[in-house]
Amino acid sequence: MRVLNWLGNTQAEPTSGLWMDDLNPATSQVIAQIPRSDANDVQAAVDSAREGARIWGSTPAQVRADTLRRIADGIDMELNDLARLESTDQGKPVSLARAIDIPRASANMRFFASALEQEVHQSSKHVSARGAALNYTSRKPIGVVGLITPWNLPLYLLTWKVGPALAMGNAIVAKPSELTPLTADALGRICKESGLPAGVFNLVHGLGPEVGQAIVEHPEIKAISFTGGTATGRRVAATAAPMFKKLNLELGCKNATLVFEDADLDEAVAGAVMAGFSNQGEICLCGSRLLVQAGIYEDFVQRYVERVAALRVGDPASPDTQVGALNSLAHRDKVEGYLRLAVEEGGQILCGGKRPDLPAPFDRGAFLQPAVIADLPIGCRTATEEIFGPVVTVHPFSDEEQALEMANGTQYGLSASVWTQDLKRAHRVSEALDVGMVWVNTWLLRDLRVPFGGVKNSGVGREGGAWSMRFYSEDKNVCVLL
Ligand code: TXE
Repeated sequence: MRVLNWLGNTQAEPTSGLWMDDLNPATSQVIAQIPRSDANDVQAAVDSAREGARIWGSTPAQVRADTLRRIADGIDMELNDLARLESTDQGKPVSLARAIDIPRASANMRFFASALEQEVHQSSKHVSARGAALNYTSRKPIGVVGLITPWNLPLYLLTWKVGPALAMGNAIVAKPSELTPLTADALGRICKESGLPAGVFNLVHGLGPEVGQAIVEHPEIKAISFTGGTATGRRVAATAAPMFKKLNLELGCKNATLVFEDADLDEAVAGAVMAGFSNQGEICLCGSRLLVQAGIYEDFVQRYVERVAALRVGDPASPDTQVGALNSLAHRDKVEGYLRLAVEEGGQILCGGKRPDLPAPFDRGAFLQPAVIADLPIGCRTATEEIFGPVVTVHPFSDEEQALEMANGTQYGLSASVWTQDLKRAHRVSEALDVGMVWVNTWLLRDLRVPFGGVKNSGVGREGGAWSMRFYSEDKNVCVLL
């Protein structure tokens, strides 16, 4: 299967004539070839998007909202096929893709269709020595926006940007991760079948330093929304900032799960397992540093390790599988490197960390048993650097003050979860955590209206609800002397 670029509603081969293999990380088999595009293809996408932005930007809001809903319906109609495609391309269990990734993709489109319908613009009158004046503010599309997305939640994160960008009347030049291009390609087809005008949705496949960089550098692309690693985000910012582009960066993480002595232990154990190992630990919100109050540490860790060791690792297509393959063999090498480092740093691997013994063809896949590591100093590299895999380090703390010091002791600040039944403590700790999002007695419970994003090296700006609508538009104020 050869995947092509989408230039508006037509498909195009890369001008370079070069192709790259796309692998199934669970078997290492080639499942598709994708274009190795370059700056010429990005230019073609911008040429297409320029015309798309002109048409779409002046399309009535209701027509735009209706089109977004048809795209959502199109995604829902292909739920099973898209879930299979996502699982084969990414490595995640198909059951997870069917329950979370794909439904969330259609929810993203529907949510921003409704948000657009609910937009009301304000006007105000003010009187000064120079007379009375009426101010009104209108919200304009930006024009052409660039969307760059990662491999962990491919369609979920792409639609999280496509939804608001389209709702606000922009044309898109998108680049999915070269490791997970297939559902983005399907989205291009669904957009076309849903009646999105030509030129509005453009998708260019290829490598980050080639296609991604060309998107970030292109002078006609006025805003960049990027989700990926912190090092890449730094490069994106270095290019885009001097060009005064609008910039939204969702970057790396090392989130803490804080469990206090007064927590409901059954719920906390189950929640911490989910936070640690959902999607093989490859979610930017995963809780990879588990901080447990000393009085319950032994008991908690024992129960936690039992649960983690029982997670079923294997064929992502099997409905029983809870942990699929990591996204690539190279990524597994990186994660295994951290496991070796953990031992050097004095850590004790309490469970997992080995390659599971799986039958062919999965013996060639990027599988790893979920690992829990104890006895590491809290400031060591394993406990502070982003691993982005099925690895959790556990650390005891004595009191709230120490827990906060430990939780805040990384370069990252995306999210945290706090497990306690003490209401005052829940608020106090949430307030003192240096992160963009806190969950109390739960994890990854999402409401698409709330701000999503991090502080410190976890990013710049927020996505979600009104934050996204604002990012993908420019406000213009008009002051009329009455
Ligand atoms: O991400 P990259 P990678 C973290 C995680 C992971 C590490 C690196 O720790 O191990 O980042 O992963 C495109 N200009 N996260 O290398 O490279 C790239 O093609 C423009 C956390 O896969 O950041 C892809 O489409 N774009 C994260 C996207 O950027 C460039 C999710 C992300 O890839 C580019 C993923 C460039 N110079 C990884 N170079 C999260 N927080 O959710 C690459 N890209």
